[in-house]
Amino acid sequence: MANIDIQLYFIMGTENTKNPLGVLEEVLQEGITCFQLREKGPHALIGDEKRAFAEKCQQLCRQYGVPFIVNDDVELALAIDADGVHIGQDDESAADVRKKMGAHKILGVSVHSIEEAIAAKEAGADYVGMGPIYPTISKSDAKPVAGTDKLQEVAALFPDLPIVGIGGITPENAAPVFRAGGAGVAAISIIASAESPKAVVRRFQDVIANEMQERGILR
Ligand code: 3NM
Repeated sequence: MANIDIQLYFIMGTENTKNPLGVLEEVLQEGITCFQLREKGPHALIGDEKRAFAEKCQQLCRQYGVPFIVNDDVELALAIDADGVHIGQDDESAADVRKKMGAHKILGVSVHSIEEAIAAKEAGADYVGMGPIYPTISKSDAKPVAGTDKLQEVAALFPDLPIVGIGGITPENAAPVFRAGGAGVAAISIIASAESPKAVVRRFQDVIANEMQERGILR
């Protein structure tokens, strides 16, 4: 098991913005706490090109001391020694992925119910993602909007399992995720397609600082 700070979790692939490496460096400088490469869509990079791009992202993340997580592609994560992988329910089983990655890499699993959360925890997930909290344009096969109710149920049952809310999250609607017991918020489009990604990160940080202060947690 690995410790991971998922408080402000940025996710991106080459389809989410025209200048992905520029955006990534900007938000790393500004203080995102975790990055996931999610290379999806009709023009997504594959093979050597995907690997080369992943390595560039990884280098930037290393420079800023931020964990670099690969979405779905366990083989790529292993090949480049990424910090971890994030998988969904349709991918390989979490237990198999944990075995392949070894005990010390980060394993994140998307879950949508208490049952899936229990299974992910038993399989050795370091954190779970729950969504979509709000409507999203970034995932074509997203499940129906879930709000924060399910997240709150899972958080109450497993206080030690870090949960990151995902789907349509913006600085303006992020607070309820923390109030429901979420450890963090994940976002693609509000950051990747912003005119000023770092300004959005700063707004997220203000909300997070406020929420932590209300809970008496100082960072
Ligand atoms: N997973 P945005 S929603 C990658 O519900 C992903 O599990 C989701 O992008 C889930 O911040 C989603 O642009 C897309 O809404 C998140």
